This record gives sequence, structure tokens and C-alpha cells, in this order.
Amino acid sequence: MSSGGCPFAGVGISLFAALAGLGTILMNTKRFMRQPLEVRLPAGVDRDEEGKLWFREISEFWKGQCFSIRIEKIVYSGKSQLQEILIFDSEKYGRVLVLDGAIQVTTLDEVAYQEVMAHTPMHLINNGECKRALVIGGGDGGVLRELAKYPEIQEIYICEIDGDVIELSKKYLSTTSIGYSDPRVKVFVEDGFKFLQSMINEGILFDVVVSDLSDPIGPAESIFNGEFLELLAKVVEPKNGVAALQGECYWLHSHLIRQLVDKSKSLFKNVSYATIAIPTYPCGQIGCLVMSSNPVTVPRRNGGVNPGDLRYYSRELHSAQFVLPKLVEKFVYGD
Ligand code: SPD
Repeated sequence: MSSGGCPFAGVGISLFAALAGLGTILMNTKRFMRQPLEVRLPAGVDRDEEGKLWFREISEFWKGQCFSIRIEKIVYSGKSQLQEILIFDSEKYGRVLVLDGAIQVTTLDEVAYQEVMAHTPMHLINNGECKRALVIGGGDGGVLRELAKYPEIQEIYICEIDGDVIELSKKYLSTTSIGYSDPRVKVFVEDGFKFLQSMINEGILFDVVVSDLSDPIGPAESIFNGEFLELLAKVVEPKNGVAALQGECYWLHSHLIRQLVDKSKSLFKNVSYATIAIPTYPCGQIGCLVMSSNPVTVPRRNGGVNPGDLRYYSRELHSAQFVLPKLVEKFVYGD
């Protein structure tokens, strides 16, 4: 009971406190609503102090370093059944495709990788001998685009495990995915192992096989093992066929490269590592492992493709790309 005065005094104080509380809530809500709402940023994307968006390529596969690109606009961000897919426009490199946090394609420099991966094996085939080619991975379509420059090829198969990568590349990376529009292209959306096994069962051989894989973490992990190379060797035409495999970075993955070279040497007579300079892959360098029963460091053919259609690869570059720094040569080929 109150000590005296107005019997409703206690009720009045509680009512006042409740109103004051409501006022504070309303004020805070108003203040909150004035702030722009930040949509959750995709993995690998953050804002700097000026509010600018950056993509940072952070991965266990290149621990302790990361390449960053300033984003102008996020074009697509989502998750397929297999991986995170991010596509954005950047200030310096044009449109960028990122899979599971790793840069795959930028409009500025993709040509370096796609041309070497396609034209190096194609220049090891005698004129007119490549009738059937295969791309494993390479869902963005860049290697297809390069192979489609050869009129002699009658069929170009592509086996990509993630159908979303194909569809999104067709939608958002038109200059890269243009190869899909070639009528000789046959698309298979399935696991590379199963696909190779079915080609072996059907007795289908390829004159050129390009394994355009992402890094060996995520969907491409199992592909970098010996079993995959064994299957690969069985679908390459034995006399003149050539295989090219994404060969990772010599500054970061010497152990893996050595393993790949050793395994390939047990399957192919000639194996060499070509180096590619490409600023948006880790350390600005990636390799292309070339395998064949014929020597691979000197091009065997002239032409087949109009040199005016090429921006990175040339006959001169073909041989030069196999010249490696001494320390790299030692771990790639040394005893
Ligand atoms: N660390 C990045 C390796 C990417 C290799 N694949 C690129 C796909 C381009 N077609």
C-alpha cells in the first residue's frame, strides 16, 4: 500500500515508464530505418572504409596470400548443387567468374589460358588430323571457342559437371561462352570419370583432349588423381593424339605438379609443362601439362587457324612456353 497522496500514483509511474520505453523503441527504429539495409555479401566479398566492394581470393590451396579485385557491380551470386558461383563486373579486369572462391575467368586475361590450353595441343596434330576433340570441365566455354576456330574438327565434345556454370556463362559471359553456338559442339553434363568410362566402353577416341579443370579442392578434387589420368590416356588417339591438362602454379604447387608429371610419364611417351602468364590466377602463373606419344615442345603443323584470330598464342610462343626457370625445371623433371 502507498504511504499516502494519490492512490493512482504507482499506476501513473508505470504508465510513464512504459510510454518512455515505447518512445525509445520508436526512436531507435527510426534511426535504424534511416541506415541503408546491407544485403548479406557473398563469400569472399567485403567493403573497404570508403564503402567500396572488393573480392578477395582466399583459399586453403594458396594459404597466406590473396589477390583482390575491386568490384563495380555484382551481377550474379548463388549456389549450384556443387559450388558457390559469383559473377561480377570489376574496374580493371572486366567481368569475372568465380567458382567456390577461386577466379576462373576475367574478360581481360582469359585469352591467355584458353588459347594455350586449346592451341598448344592443336598445333601438335598434323594438318587436318584432328577430327574429334574433347573438353573436360571448361564450362565457361572459352576452350570450346578456341577449338571451334579449326574447320577440320568435325565433333567437339564437352563434359562439364555443373550445368549451372554452363547456363550462367551463356547468360553473363557471352564473349567466352560463344563456342557453345557452334553446331559441332556436343554438351554432356556429368562427372568426368563416368564420362571417360562411357567413352572407353563405346570405343570413342579423341585426337585432342583438354582437361580444363578448376583447382583440386571442390568438384574437381578427384580428377587430379592417377585414376583420372589413366582413363584420360585410354581415350586419346594413340598414334597422334594429344592431351592438355590444367597444370597449376609452379610457385605454389610444386609437389602436385611433380606427381602429375610422374604419373603422366607412365602413361604417355612425352610429357612437358608449358607456363602461362595470367595476372588473375594465383602468383600470376599457371601451367598446361601437355602429353602425347609425339614430342610436344615444337609445333608440328603450320596454320589450321588464322593467326589473326589469336591474341596470346603463336608458333613462336609454343616453344618458348616450355622453357622453364632452372629451379622449376629441376622439380618438374629432375631425379
Ligand atoms: N586457380 C584457378 C584455376 C582455374 C582453371 N580453370 C579455368 C577455367 C577457364 N576456362
